Amino acid sequence: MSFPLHFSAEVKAAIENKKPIVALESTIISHGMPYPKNVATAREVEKIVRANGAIPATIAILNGNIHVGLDDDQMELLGNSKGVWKVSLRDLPYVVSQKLNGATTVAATMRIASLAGIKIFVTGGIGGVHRGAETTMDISADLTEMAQTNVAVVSAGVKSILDIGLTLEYLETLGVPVVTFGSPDFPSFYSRKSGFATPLQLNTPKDIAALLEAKWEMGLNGSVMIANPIPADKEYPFEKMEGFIQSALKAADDKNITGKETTPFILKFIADATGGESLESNIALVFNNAVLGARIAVALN
Ligand code: PSU
Ligand code: MN
Repeated sequence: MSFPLHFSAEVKAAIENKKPIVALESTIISHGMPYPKNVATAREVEKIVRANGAIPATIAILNGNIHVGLDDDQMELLGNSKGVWKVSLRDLPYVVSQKLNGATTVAATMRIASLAGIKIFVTGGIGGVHRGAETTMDISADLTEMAQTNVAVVSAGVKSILDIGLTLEYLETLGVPVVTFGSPDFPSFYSRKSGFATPLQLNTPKDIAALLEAKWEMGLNGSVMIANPIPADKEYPFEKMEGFIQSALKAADDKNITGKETTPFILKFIADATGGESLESNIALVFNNAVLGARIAVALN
């Protein structure tokens, strides 16, 4: 490798001692949630991963250096400073060579996790096929990355700001298994249901780990989408959310928001419109995913 990965002491020790490790993304910190809840959530997620037997490795780029495992000051900087890049795959070489600060998306985090030898990655929601993609062609690089990189992604499903049906079709085309933990319904982030049945259901971390092993042992490269429904008492009502999403999409259209700005714009619009209520659901589901991700990492180890 012609560039170094900068490991925190905790992650370095975990690699040396072959402990289970869970990768965490940083776009959710810099562009997915408002300060200071973003930083508090990121720290709590790391604690939850540890409490469930694995070591957390939050991934980000600082001054062009790729970090795997962050300290408190680095987390604070990502959560509370201007000009942090949202780094998907195509942005990686620019932000590294220009020595900038960057928060990595699911796609970029997966790739770096893979370079670091980490197999399990926990986030809130992945990017997908956007509503209207048949004309905009707005399809997240998260999906194409999932087709090729051997890192499993635990999320709360696909947010209904996206076209959930098209996202599931696209994942099928790419050969990415979609497994929902403990439910026949594919979840839609704020809701336990999406109107779509899950393609696959497994009910224990052990069974999910066995599926990952089978996939990768067969040389079937790429990710597995592990969907973890939000706890029932934290759900945000589906109909209410749909109204806000419609408004958010219209506002994005009116303001000509396109490309990489689209997802952060819509997330912020919804958080503002729901008066922070949806943010509480968002935080709860990330915690829930951290528990499952750590348990799968332990089972896989
Ligand atoms: N969905 C969320 N919260 C997020 C994201 C998506 O509910 O923070 C972030 C993730 O980092 C994801 C990225 O990888 O947005 C997708 O961006 P895009 O659609 O531009 O690929
Ligand atoms: Mn996009």
